[in-house]
Amino acid sequence: MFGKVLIANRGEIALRIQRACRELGVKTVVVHSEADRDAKYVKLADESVCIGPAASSLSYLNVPAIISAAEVTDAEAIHPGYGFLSENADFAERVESSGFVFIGPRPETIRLMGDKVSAKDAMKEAGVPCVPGSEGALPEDPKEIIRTAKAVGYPVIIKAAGGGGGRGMRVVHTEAALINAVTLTRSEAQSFFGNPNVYMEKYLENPRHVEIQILADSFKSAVYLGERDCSMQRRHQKIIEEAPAPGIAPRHIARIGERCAEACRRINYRGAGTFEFLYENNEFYFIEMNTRIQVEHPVTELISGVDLVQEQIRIAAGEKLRFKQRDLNFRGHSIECRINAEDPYTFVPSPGKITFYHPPGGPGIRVDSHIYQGYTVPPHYDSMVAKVISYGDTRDQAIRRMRIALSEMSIEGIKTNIALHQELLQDARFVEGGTSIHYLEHKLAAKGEVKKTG
Ligand code: MV4
Repeated sequence: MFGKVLIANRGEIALRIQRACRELGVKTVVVHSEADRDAKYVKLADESVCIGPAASSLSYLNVPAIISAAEVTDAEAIHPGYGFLSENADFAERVESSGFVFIGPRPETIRLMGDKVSAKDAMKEAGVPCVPGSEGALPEDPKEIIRTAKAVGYPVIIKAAGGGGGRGMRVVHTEAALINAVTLTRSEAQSFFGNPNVYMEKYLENPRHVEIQILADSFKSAVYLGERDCSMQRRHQKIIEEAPAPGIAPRHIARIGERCAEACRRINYRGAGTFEFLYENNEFYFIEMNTRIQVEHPVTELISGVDLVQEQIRIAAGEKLRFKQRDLNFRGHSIECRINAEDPYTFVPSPGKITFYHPPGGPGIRVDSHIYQGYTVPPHYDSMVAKVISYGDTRDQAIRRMRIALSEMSIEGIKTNIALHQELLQDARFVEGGTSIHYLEHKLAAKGEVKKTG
């Protein structure tokens, strides 16, 4: 095992990784910006290094500063958390060429998955079901593009190979609009991602977002850890996630999960990863793979009993997976509510000083957060300040426990979206389970209409 790990992230995930290290007996170094200097989790780390000013581009994305911090503190490995440099293949390469271990997949794997065309190719090859669409990137020839769209059937969606997470996409309903849409998406793709390649898929009108968590070691052993339903989102920001996904047969999950694990063995995947699927009419369609630990990993931890961050570190240290698929059992139900410092109705960020804080607790409640009374939420970063995660024997119990937790929780001095969560936890369609990726936006739009018309 490593003696010392450097954590190249901030906020709740920096604290989460620290806890995993501590349990493994590993010392921690946390790097931080000037804006995060006084945060409690920075003081809790064994060592800390200031790597630059508040702006992420000058601190949490500052590769030379992070590598230097690892050098001066004698860290052996770097955990990138999520966001920032976590899926940057060049960073992973720089980490390894500087003599440190990157806690994540090999740089080539990150690069393969970062290009959505090559990712989809690899997964199709490995027997993972994908959304029907173009064979690889679209050619230049308009006639061929028109022919492809005819074969796929309208509506189609044009996506940038370098995109992902909702950036660089366009839905096309008619042949008349096709070529213009491809041209526009291509030029956006070039300017946003430096890669003009675009591809085409059948546009699924009302899917759910269901993802499969996997772990793979460096010895070709891979397992799936069940699924998460992340359909409750607004503008590609997930709000509530849960595991398991309501109403999907465990046998079906096992079948897809086994395909994902097999794909990992084939491409020699290492570490934790997530296969993102759209789920519609009882079918799974692969869209993208994430090569990082995800925000919503706790719901998987609660239903599986596996500490995903500790397993990431063990795998990076060269250990073999300590369990096989048959050793894993998924039990109960878990729901995560992302608590953001923002106006619950306008979604405008609300940074500032927390003047009063009372976190929830009790049976089946976990809170992953770095905040405390007196903490100032800086304006420079993502607005998520806490994750409240409930666990119960059944989905109904997890919902009831979450309602109690949200009613106990108070955060004063800043605005939060707790009220929105409370409303969603009472929403008949949410309680029923299985809402699509468009549900929240439609509900919010409908509420806006009521407000406007009195
Ligand atoms: C799609 C789709 C419908 N059909 N692909 C958006 C984010 C990116 N990861 C993929 N996205 C989508 N791809 C096809 N063929 C609809 C979306 C989509 C979406 C997906 C997951 C979660 C939220 C979403 C919100 C809007 C659109």
